[in-house]
Amino acid sequence: MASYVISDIHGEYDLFEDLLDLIGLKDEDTLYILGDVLDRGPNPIKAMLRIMDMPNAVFIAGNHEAMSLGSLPFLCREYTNKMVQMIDVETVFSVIEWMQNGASPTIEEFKDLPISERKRIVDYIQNAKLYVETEAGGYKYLLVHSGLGNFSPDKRMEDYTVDDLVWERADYDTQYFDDVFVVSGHTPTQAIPQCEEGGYIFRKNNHIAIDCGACFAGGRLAAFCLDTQEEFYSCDNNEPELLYY
Ligand SMILES: [Mn+2]
Repeated sequence: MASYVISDIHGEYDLFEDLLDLIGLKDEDTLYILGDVLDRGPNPIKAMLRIMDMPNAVFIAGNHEAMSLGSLPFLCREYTNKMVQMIDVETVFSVIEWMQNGASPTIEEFKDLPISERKRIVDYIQNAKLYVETEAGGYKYLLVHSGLGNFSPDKRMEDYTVDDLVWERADYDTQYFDDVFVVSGHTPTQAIPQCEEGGYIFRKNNHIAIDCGACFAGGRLAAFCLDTQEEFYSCDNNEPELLYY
């Protein structure tokens, strides 16, 4: 019985399947998905539906899922002239912001689904967790998409805003907790200045940053085993890699 975390799949369904094969996920294992399944890559809705069908997956929302909720409920309607007339300004701006963040492949796949299936996806995203506190292998973990922005040692978890949990970037130079690892995605390790080996999991000050830029050229999709702290990777053009830390 093991627990794994994967983040920022961003439509890279094939890399996700490769990674699941590599870790050999069993029914009794737990797979935490740390948000940003949607947008950018070619098959975001296919990846989301795969996760929804996994009884052992725990889904934690990212900023892309949060953004999608400004538009997806509206896109659950039949496409008619009446539907077009019902678009309000708020929805228009929401769609524009989302499109600027790579929503096209999500919308393309979403609109081809039956309405009941579209509603099932919206319902799943609306019920997503924003963080999980857990223990495995003798380690304590906080799993959160963006890595606990606006951190303060006095703040209780329930005092963080949604933006702190899905948008605001972690401060990797600050150790937030002595005995809890903060596992996060959101910022590709290629974009973390302190990270010397971009494209691989970055660890510093009890931060474990696992977004290895799967949807970008040369990027990887990473899985992190909470029990053993092993790292697993899948990427295009290469055989999947298994690294022991
Ligand atoms: Mn993100």
